[in-house]
Amino acid sequence: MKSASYSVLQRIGWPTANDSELDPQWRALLDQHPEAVIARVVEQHRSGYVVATDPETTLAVDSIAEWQKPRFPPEDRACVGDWVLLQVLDLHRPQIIAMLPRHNVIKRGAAGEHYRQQLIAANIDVVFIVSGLDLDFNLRRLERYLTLVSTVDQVVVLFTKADQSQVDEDTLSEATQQLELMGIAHRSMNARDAEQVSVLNEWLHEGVTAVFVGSSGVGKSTLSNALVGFEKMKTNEVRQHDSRGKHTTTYRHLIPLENGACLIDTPGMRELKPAGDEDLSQSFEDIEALAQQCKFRDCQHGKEPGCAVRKAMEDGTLDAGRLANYLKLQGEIEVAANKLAARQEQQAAAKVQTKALNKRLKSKYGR
Ligand SMILES: Nc1nc2c(ncn2[C@@H]2O[C@H](COP(=O)(O)OP(=O)(O)OP(=O)(O)O)[C@@H](O)[C@H]2O)c(=O)[nH]1
Ligand SMILES: [Mg+2]
Ligand SMILES: [Zn+2]
Repeated sequence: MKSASYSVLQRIGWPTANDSELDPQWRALLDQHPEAVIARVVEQHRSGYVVATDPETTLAVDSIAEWQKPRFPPEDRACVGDWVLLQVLDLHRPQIIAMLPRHNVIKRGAAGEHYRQQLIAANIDVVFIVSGLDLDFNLRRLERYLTLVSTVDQVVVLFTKADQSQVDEDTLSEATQQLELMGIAHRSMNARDAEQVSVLNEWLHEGVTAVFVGSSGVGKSTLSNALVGFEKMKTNEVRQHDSRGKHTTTYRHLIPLENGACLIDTPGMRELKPAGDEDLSQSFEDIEALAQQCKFRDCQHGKEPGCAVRKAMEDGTLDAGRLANYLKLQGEIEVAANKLAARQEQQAAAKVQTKALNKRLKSKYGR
């Protein structure tokens, strides 16, 4: 088995048809493994990966043995959207032998006591944050999503269920005004109406990889189906009393579209914890700009004199709920960042120990 040509691979998101434009790090890895087959991770299950080698061919593959060790950091394993190299000696059990360095990744802090990262999708050109205009609408949650996806250049907010909106006009216009201030595009639609969903084609060009993120029940799979043109993904009604979804999609899928773009449908997330390396300067640009004008450089925007942030809130130009959310996220990012630093220190120390042990063994036994 051989790799498909770059122009075929572009239909599953390969960045270029031109060898000279290829990322030099990718080029170097390809040169190291001339027999390897290029593939993209399209599904990730507990038990392993499904990869695509062209728009029509998918294979179940074994991952690198190292990745399966319980201590191996989850963020260093491939996730949906990653490009991998396969060794295909036997078509029944192709094996991943390397991963091409990712250009970006969307992740969060995984639920649970210990610090862990959970990757959502890699090598993404466009993120669609989906938010239903129903009883589950929550501007604070939208701000949280905007913070988590700020590693991706193009972010678009999709308000679904416009056909049966239960959100009052003031709340919606507060949300859209905020987005416009940040320069983030937004569209409202009925996700069940393919014609309305076709506005997404503005971003879905050939070679583009787009991902849907958002709570369960907002219509991510409904949007995917509208774009694919058939019921590719299962969908499910939401609960009547609070419009929450039933976690219908259970794993991430990458779906190549007819027009050469790729979509990634994801399961709704219950908890959106920061991983620790997020930056609030995009999602809360307004507040960070105000903070520059505070009298004290390390102003916590509490009771300090000369606080420009609190003044804006008192003047009514900054919403109190938005400020509270900013401070809450800032605190969560700090806690996660400390855990991340502690883990990195541990890993570095373990590396030094192993090195020293190997050196001792070598001097003692000569190997
Ligand atoms: N009327 C209306 N119903 C919608 C719209 N978008 C989604 N729905 C309905 O909302 C329900 C949930 O949609 P899904 O597409 O399953 O939601 P999801 O985001 O994929 O949910 P998970 O897979 O659980 O994360 C389905 O019954 C859809 O038909 C919309 O714009 N208008
Ligand atoms: Mg779904
Ligand atoms: Zn201040």
